Amino acid sequence: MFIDYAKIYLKSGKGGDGHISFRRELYVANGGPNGGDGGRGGDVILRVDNSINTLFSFKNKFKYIAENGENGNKNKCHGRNGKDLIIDVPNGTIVRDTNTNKIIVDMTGNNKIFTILKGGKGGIGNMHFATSRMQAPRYAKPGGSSEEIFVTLELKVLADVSLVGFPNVGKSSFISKVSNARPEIANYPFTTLNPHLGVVKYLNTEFTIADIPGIIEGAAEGVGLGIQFLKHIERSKVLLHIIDVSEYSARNPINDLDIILNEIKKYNKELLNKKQIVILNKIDTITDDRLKKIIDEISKKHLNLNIIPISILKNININLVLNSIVNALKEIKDTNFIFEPEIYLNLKKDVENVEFVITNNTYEITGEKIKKVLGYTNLDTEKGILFLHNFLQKEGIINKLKQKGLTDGSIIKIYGYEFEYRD
Ligand SMILES: Nc1nc2c(ncn2[C@@H]2O[C@H](COP(=O)(O)OP(=O)(O)OP(=O)(O)O)[C@@H](O)[C@H]2O)c(=O)[nH]1
Ligand SMILES: [Mg+2]
Repeated sequence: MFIDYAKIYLKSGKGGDGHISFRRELYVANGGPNGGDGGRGGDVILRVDNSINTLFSFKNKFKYIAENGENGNKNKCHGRNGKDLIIDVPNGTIVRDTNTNKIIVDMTGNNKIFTILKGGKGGIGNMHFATSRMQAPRYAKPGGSSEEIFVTLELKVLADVSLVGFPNVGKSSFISKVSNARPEIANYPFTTLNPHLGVVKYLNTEFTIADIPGIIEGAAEGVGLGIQFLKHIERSKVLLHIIDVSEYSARNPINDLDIILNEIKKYNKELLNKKQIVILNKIDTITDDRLKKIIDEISKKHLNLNIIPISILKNININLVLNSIVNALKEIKDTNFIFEPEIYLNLKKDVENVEFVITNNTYEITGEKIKKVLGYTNLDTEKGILFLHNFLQKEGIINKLKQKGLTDGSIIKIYGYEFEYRD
């Protein structure tokens, strides 16, 4: 089943905590510290896999969680690193932050790899904290915190050429004739419900072509299969219109082209800047006179469109179309239809400023960076408190608070912790 939209939850691994322990040997009174380090938490990594062409698997699974690092242990044992979690996505998957709907990364490109969440750093065991003054440190650094995010995946088909047209005009017949794709063909509308990709090999060149389900009037507002499929033409270099000129279909070929152009324009008018070729299909069913009239009218209205009459059934002019496509693709230099990121996740880089709320003699400090530092700090130990104090000093936060009136005996509040400040 073709699925081109999914929402999932990602979480990286927490770093394992450093361990506190001391050597205990028979007849050795005070063994030195021997608590080992924690392992690092696993990253969450996205990877393009060209053998997948749908987001279907993401409909069945919502949570993607990398492994935590193992805690350190006694006897200097290093905790095992958490395994990275690699998530395979189809080529052309756009990843957005669900919260803001901003693009984080466009997973377009063979074998592209992107680390979306970093695992927490491993904590540090007490064996590293022995100094000449403190020979039996009861302090170890906890592991770094994990990161989490909800993301929306959206697949935009990557094809050099997109076939567009009303239902039942012969789009699937065309792609079956010229490529390796074999979508169902039948004499009723909406036979094709999902985009199909085909590879065309012609005159020493190769290009991809997408059969998009039929577009009808109102598609841009969501009529029929609508907007859901218009987005797939965004990345193509060439739009190949197919118009049904047969009398038995009772269509009006001139109106049909106008309606399709209008729907595309309503959806995103920039799409009309792409190279466009117009195929008039099923000419085996009409007289030369009718065909001539249709060509005259369309070319009067659209002076610079390349119009090619064909019959897929009778194999007429198929090569003319392929030649035009190859020429059009040659002219297009910009092969880069990759969406730029709109936000950058702060992979363990905290940029947010610190904020203060002051009431009476209490100074409350908030901010992402502080929160992260707290995650790394063990405030149950004197060393931890000292570490936090040094951090506040180094960042100039104490100075700022002093300017705002902080004095000996004031209370500092940070995310549930409270201290009395001592000058
Ligand atoms: N006479 C004639 N019939 C054709 C020609 N090309 C396609 N057809 C017929 O047109 C009908 C529709 O063809 P499809 O290829 O399924 O059309 P489609 O545009 O993919 O239709 P949807 O998937 O419903 O949008 C089928 O019965 C085809 O056999 C042609 O050149 N001449
Ligand atoms: Mg079809």
